[in-house]
Amino acid sequence: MKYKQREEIKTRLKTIFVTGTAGSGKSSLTSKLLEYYTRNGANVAVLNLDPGVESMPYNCDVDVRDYVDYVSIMQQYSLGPNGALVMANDLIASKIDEIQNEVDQINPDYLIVDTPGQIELFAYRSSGRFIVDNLRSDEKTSIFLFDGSIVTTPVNFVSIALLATSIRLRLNLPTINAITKTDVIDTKLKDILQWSTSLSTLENAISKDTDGETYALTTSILRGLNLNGFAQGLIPISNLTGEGIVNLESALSRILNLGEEVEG
Ligand SMILES: Nc1nc2c(ncn2[C@@H]2O[C@H](COP(=O)(O)OP(=O)(O)OP(=O)(O)O)[C@@H](O)[C@H]2O)c(=O)[nH]1
Ligand SMILES: [Mg+2]
Repeated sequence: MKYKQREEIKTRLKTIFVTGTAGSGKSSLTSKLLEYYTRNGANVAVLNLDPGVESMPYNCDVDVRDYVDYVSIMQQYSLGPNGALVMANDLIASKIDEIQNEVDQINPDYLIVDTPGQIELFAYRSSGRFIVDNLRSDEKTSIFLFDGSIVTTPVNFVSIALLATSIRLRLNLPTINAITKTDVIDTKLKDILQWSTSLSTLENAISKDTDGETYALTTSILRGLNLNGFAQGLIPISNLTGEGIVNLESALSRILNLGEEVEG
Protein backbone atom coordinates (compact mmCIF):
# COMPACT_ATOMS: atom_id res chain seq x y z
CA MET A 1 0.00 0.00 0.00
CA LYS A 2 2.76 2.36 0.98
CA TYR A 3 4.65 1.51 -2.24
CA LYS A 4 1.54 2.14 -4.32
CA GLN A 5 1.09 5.60 -2.81
CA ARG A 6 4.70 6.46 -3.70
CA GLU A 7 4.13 5.39 -7.27
CA GLU A 8 1.03 7.56 -7.50
CA ILE A 9 2.93 10.60 -6.25
CA LYS A 10 5.78 9.96 -8.72
CA THR A 11 3.58 9.98 -11.80
CA ARG A 12 1.94 13.33 -11.07
CA LEU A 13 2.97 15.71 -13.83
CA LYS A 14 4.66 18.90 -12.70
CA THR A 15 5.07 21.68 -15.23
CA ILE A 16 7.58 24.50 -14.93
CA PHE A 17 7.26 27.52 -17.24
CA VAL A 18 10.58 29.33 -17.59
CA THR A 19 9.90 33.02 -18.27
CA GLY A 20 11.93 36.22 -18.24
CA THR A 21 13.07 39.07 -20.44
CA ALA A 22 14.76 38.44 -23.80
CA GLY A 23 18.20 36.96 -23.34
CA SER A 24 17.81 36.56 -19.56
CA GLY A 25 18.84 32.88 -19.71
CA LYS A 26 15.55 30.98 -20.14
CA SER A 27 16.89 28.40 -22.58
CA SER A 28 20.12 27.98 -20.62
CA LEU A 29 18.16 27.42 -17.41
CA THR A 30 15.83 24.98 -19.16
CA SER A 31 18.91 22.99 -20.09
CA LYS A 32 20.27 23.16 -16.51
CA LEU A 33 16.99 22.02 -14.98
CA LEU A 34 16.72 19.17 -17.48
CA GLU A 35 20.22 18.09 -16.51
CA TYR A 36 19.51 18.44 -12.79
CA TYR A 37 16.26 16.51 -12.67
CA THR A 38 17.53 13.80 -15.03
CA ARG A 39 20.62 13.33 -12.88
CA ASN A 40 18.32 12.86 -9.91
CA GLY A 41 16.44 10.06 -11.58
CA ALA A 42 13.31 11.91 -12.73
CA ASN A 43 11.73 11.50 -16.14
CA VAL A 44 11.88 14.97 -17.70
CA ALA A 45 10.54 16.36 -20.96
CA VAL A 46 11.22 19.77 -22.47
CA LEU A 47 8.66 21.71 -24.48
CA ASN A 48 10.01 24.53 -26.63
CA LEU A 49 7.33 27.19 -27.11
CA ASP A 50 9.57 29.59 -29.03
CA PRO A 51 8.74 29.39 -32.76
CA GLY A 52 11.55 31.80 -33.65
CA VAL A 53 14.49 30.05 -32.01
CA GLU A 54 17.22 28.69 -34.26
CA SER A 55 19.14 26.52 -31.87
CA MET A 56 18.88 25.71 -28.22
CA PRO A 57 21.24 24.21 -25.66
CA TYR A 58 19.18 21.06 -24.99
CA ASN A 59 17.53 18.17 -26.79
CA CYS A 60 13.94 19.15 -27.21
CA ASP A 61 11.21 16.51 -26.73
CA VAL A 62 8.27 18.56 -27.95
CA ASP A 63 8.96 21.46 -30.28
CA VAL A 64 6.40 23.96 -31.58
CA ARG A 65 8.58 24.46 -34.65
CA ASP A 66 7.24 21.06 -35.78
CA TYR A 67 3.83 22.75 -36.01
CA VAL A 68 4.58 26.26 -37.26
CA ASP A 69 7.19 27.63 -39.61
CA TYR A 70 7.88 31.17 -38.52
CA VAL A 71 9.95 32.13 -41.58
CA SER A 72 7.34 30.95 -44.06
CA ILE A 73 4.63 32.80 -42.11
CA MET A 74 6.66 35.99 -42.57
CA GLN A 75 7.04 35.35 -46.27
CA GLN A 76 3.56 34.04 -47.00
CA TYR A 77 1.71 36.84 -45.19
CA SER A 78 4.30 39.60 -45.78
CA LEU A 79 4.61 40.13 -42.05
CA GLY A 80 7.43 41.62 -40.03
CA PRO A 81 9.14 39.54 -37.34
CA ASN A 82 6.72 40.45 -34.54
CA GLY A 83 3.57 40.14 -36.65
CA ALA A 84 4.75 36.69 -37.72
CA LEU A 85 5.42 35.72 -34.09
CA VAL A 86 1.92 36.80 -33.09
CA MET A 87 0.46 34.65 -35.86
CA ALA A 88 2.77 31.75 -35.00
CA ASN A 89 1.68 31.88 -31.35
CA ASP A 90 -1.99 31.84 -32.35
CA LEU A 91 -1.33 28.82 -34.57
CA ILE A 92 0.49 27.07 -31.73
CA ALA A 93 -2.51 27.63 -29.44
CA SER A 94 -4.72 25.97 -32.05
CA LYS A 95 -2.40 22.91 -31.93
CA ILE A 96 -2.69 22.45 -28.18
CA ASP A 97 -4.29 19.00 -28.48
CA GLU A 98 -1.44 17.69 -30.65
CA ILE A 99 1.15 19.19 -28.29
CA GLN A 100 -0.65 17.66 -25.32
CA ASN A 101 -0.69 14.27 -27.06
CA GLU A 102 3.06 14.39 -27.51
CA VAL A 103 3.55 15.19 -23.82
CA ASP A 104 1.13 12.41 -22.82
CA GLN A 105 3.09 9.89 -24.90
CA ILE A 106 6.24 10.74 -22.97
CA ASN A 107 4.37 10.76 -19.64
CA PRO A 108 7.11 12.65 -17.76
CA ASP A 109 7.36 13.53 -14.07
CA TYR A 110 8.47 17.04 -15.03
CA LEU A 111 7.69 19.13 -18.08
CA ILE A 112 9.97 22.13 -18.47
CA VAL A 113 8.58 24.76 -20.81
CA ASP A 114 10.98 27.18 -22.48
CA THR A 115 9.00 30.31 -23.41
CA PRO A 116 9.64 32.77 -26.26
CA GLY A 117 12.14 35.60 -25.89
CA GLN A 118 9.43 38.11 -26.74
CA ILE A 119 7.78 37.82 -23.35
CA GLU A 120 5.11 40.40 -24.19
CA LEU A 121 3.89 38.29 -27.11
CA PHE A 122 3.68 35.25 -24.91
CA ALA A 123 2.31 36.69 -21.69
CA TYR A 124 0.00 39.44 -22.84
CA ARG A 125 -1.68 37.91 -25.84
CA SER A 126 -4.51 35.50 -25.31
CA SER A 127 -2.73 32.61 -27.06
CA GLY A 128 0.08 32.50 -24.45
CA ARG A 129 -2.30 32.47 -21.51
CA PHE A 130 -4.43 29.90 -23.35
CA ILE A 131 -1.45 27.54 -23.62
CA VAL A 132 -0.57 28.01 -19.93
CA ASP A 133 -4.16 27.38 -18.86
CA ASN A 134 -4.84 24.46 -21.16
CA LEU A 135 -1.73 22.32 -20.90
CA ARG A 136 -2.87 19.53 -18.60
CA SER A 137 -0.71 19.14 -15.51
CA ASP A 138 -1.23 18.22 -11.88
CA GLU A 139 0.93 21.09 -10.72
CA LYS A 140 2.10 24.21 -12.55
CA THR A 141 4.56 26.88 -11.58
CA SER A 142 6.65 29.51 -13.28
CA ILE A 143 10.12 30.92 -12.83
CA PHE A 144 10.69 34.55 -13.75
CA LEU A 145 14.29 35.40 -14.57
CA PHE A 146 15.73 38.78 -13.63
CA ASP A 147 18.64 39.25 -16.04
CA GLY A 148 21.63 39.83 -13.78
CA SER A 149 23.36 41.97 -16.37
CA ILE A 150 20.37 44.37 -16.47
CA VAL A 151 19.31 44.76 -12.85
CA THR A 152 22.60 46.25 -11.68
CA THR A 153 21.06 49.72 -11.15
CA PRO A 154 18.21 50.29 -8.68
CA VAL A 155 15.92 51.83 -11.32
CA ASN A 156 16.43 48.88 -13.67
CA PHE A 157 15.77 46.57 -10.76
CA VAL A 158 12.42 48.23 -10.04
CA SER A 159 11.52 48.24 -13.76
CA ILE A 160 12.14 44.50 -14.10
CA ALA A 161 10.35 43.81 -10.80
CA LEU A 162 7.37 45.69 -12.20
CA LEU A 163 7.48 43.51 -15.30
CA ALA A 164 7.79 40.36 -13.17
CA THR A 165 4.69 41.39 -11.24
CA SER A 166 2.82 42.12 -14.43
CA ILE A 167 3.70 38.73 -15.94
CA ARG A 168 2.72 37.01 -12.72
CA LEU A 169 -0.63 38.78 -12.79
CA ARG A 170 -1.12 37.80 -16.40
CA LEU A 171 -0.12 34.11 -16.19
CA ASN A 172 -1.73 33.61 -12.79
CA LEU A 173 0.80 30.98 -11.69
CA PRO A 174 2.75 30.63 -8.45
CA THR A 175 6.07 32.21 -9.40
CA ILE A 176 9.65 31.95 -8.23
CA ASN A 177 11.92 34.88 -8.99
CA ALA A 178 15.55 34.16 -9.80
CA ILE A 179 18.42 36.39 -10.86
CA THR A 180 20.71 34.96 -13.54
CA LYS A 181 24.31 35.59 -14.63
CA THR A 182 25.58 35.94 -11.06
CA ASP A 183 28.98 34.90 -12.42
CA VAL A 184 29.31 38.22 -14.28
CA ILE A 185 27.87 40.68 -11.76
CA ASP A 186 30.22 39.76 -8.97
CA THR A 187 30.02 42.21 -6.02
CA LYS A 188 26.89 43.93 -7.37
CA LEU A 189 24.89 40.85 -6.39
CA LYS A 190 25.13 41.78 -2.72
CA ASP A 191 23.53 45.20 -3.42
CA ILE A 192 20.79 43.67 -5.55
CA LEU A 193 19.88 41.14 -2.88
CA GLN A 194 19.74 43.95 -0.33
CA TRP A 195 17.43 45.98 -2.60
CA SER A 196 15.22 42.93 -2.91
CA THR A 197 14.77 42.53 0.84
CA SER A 198 14.83 46.07 2.20
CA LEU A 199 12.57 48.77 0.85
CA SER A 200 14.48 51.55 2.63
CA THR A 201 17.83 50.39 1.20
CA LEU A 202 16.31 50.32 -2.27
CA GLU A 203 14.78 53.79 -1.87
CA ASN A 204 18.12 55.17 -0.67
CA ALA A 205 19.89 53.63 -3.67
CA ILE A 206 17.29 55.13 -6.01
CA SER A 207 17.65 58.59 -4.47
CA LYS A 208 21.44 58.51 -4.99
CA ASP A 209 21.05 57.37 -8.58
CA THR A 210 18.27 59.56 -9.97
CA ASP A 211 16.74 63.00 -10.28
CA GLY A 212 13.64 64.03 -8.32
CA GLU A 213 11.10 63.08 -10.94
CA THR A 214 12.44 59.55 -11.48
CA TYR A 215 12.77 59.12 -7.72
CA ALA A 216 9.14 60.09 -7.16
CA LEU A 217 7.91 57.76 -9.91
CA THR A 218 10.08 54.82 -8.90
CA THR A 219 9.31 55.01 -5.21
CA SER A 220 5.57 55.35 -5.78
CA ILE A 221 5.68 52.26 -8.03
CA LEU A 222 7.60 50.46 -5.33
CA ARG A 223 5.21 51.28 -2.55
CA GLY A 224 2.29 50.28 -4.69
CA LEU A 225 3.91 47.00 -5.61
CA ASN A 226 4.56 45.77 -2.10
CA LEU A 227 8.10 44.49 -2.07
CA ASN A 228 7.21 41.26 -0.33
CA GLY A 229 5.11 40.27 -3.29
CA PHE A 230 7.76 40.29 -5.96
CA ALA A 231 11.34 40.12 -4.91
CA GLN A 232 11.58 38.53 -1.51
CA GLY A 233 13.30 35.26 -2.08
CA LEU A 234 15.05 36.34 -5.28
CA ILE A 235 17.27 33.31 -5.92
CA PRO A 236 20.72 33.99 -7.38
CA ILE A 237 21.77 31.52 -10.07
CA SER A 238 24.41 31.10 -12.74
CA ASN A 239 23.63 28.98 -15.75
CA LEU A 240 27.32 29.06 -16.53
CA THR A 241 28.72 27.68 -13.27
CA GLY A 242 25.56 25.98 -11.98
CA GLU A 243 25.73 28.01 -8.75
CA GLY A 244 22.34 28.34 -7.05
CA ILE A 245 20.54 25.72 -9.16
CA VAL A 246 20.14 23.50 -6.08
CA ASN A 247 18.48 26.37 -4.20
CA LEU A 248 16.19 27.01 -7.13
CA GLU A 249 15.24 23.35 -7.21
CA SER A 250 14.42 23.44 -3.49
CA ALA A 251 12.12 26.42 -4.05
CA LEU A 252 10.46 24.62 -6.97
CA SER A 253 10.13 21.53 -4.87
CA ARG A 254 8.37 23.44 -2.11
CA ILE A 255 5.72 24.58 -4.57
CA LEU A 256 5.46 21.44 -6.71
CA ASN A 257 5.88 18.63 -4.21
CA LEU A 258 4.84 20.42 -1.06
CA GLY A 259 8.34 19.98 0.32
CA GLU A 260 9.18 16.57 -1.11
CA GLU A 261 12.64 16.62 -2.73
CA VAL A 262 13.48 14.84 -5.99
CA GLU A 263 14.55 11.30 -5.23
CA GLY A 264 18.20 10.57 -5.99
N1 LIG B 1 27.62 34.44 -17.95
C1 LIG B 1 26.39 33.94 -18.06
N2 LIG B 1 25.81 33.91 -19.25
C2 LIG B 1 24.56 33.40 -19.34
C3 LIG B 1 23.87 32.88 -18.21
N3 LIG B 1 22.64 32.46 -18.62
C4 LIG B 1 22.59 32.69 -19.95
N4 LIG B 1 23.74 33.26 -20.39
C5 LIG B 1 24.08 33.67 -21.75
O1 LIG B 1 23.13 34.66 -22.14
C6 LIG B 1 22.78 34.50 -23.51
C7 LIG B 1 21.27 34.28 -23.63
O2 LIG B 1 20.96 33.06 -22.98
P1 LIG B 1 19.68 32.21 -23.36
O3 LIG B 1 19.64 31.05 -22.46
O4 LIG B 1 19.62 31.97 -24.82
O5 LIG B 1 18.56 33.27 -22.96
P2 LIG B 1 17.02 33.25 -23.37
O6 LIG B 1 16.30 33.97 -22.29
O7 LIG B 1 16.59 31.87 -23.68
O8 LIG B 1 17.05 34.12 -24.70
P3 LIG B 1 15.83 34.34 -25.73
O9 LIG B 1 15.06 33.06 -25.80
O10 LIG B 1 16.52 34.71 -27.00
O11 LIG B 1 15.03 35.46 -25.13
C8 LIG B 1 23.60 33.30 -24.02
O12 LIG B 1 24.76 33.80 -24.61
C9 LIG B 1 23.94 32.54 -22.74
O13 LIG B 1 25.14 31.80 -22.83
C10 LIG B 1 24.53 32.92 -16.94
O14 LIG B 1 24.00 32.53 -15.89
N5 LIG B 1 25.79 33.45 -16.94
MG1 LIG C 1 15.53 31.13 -25.38
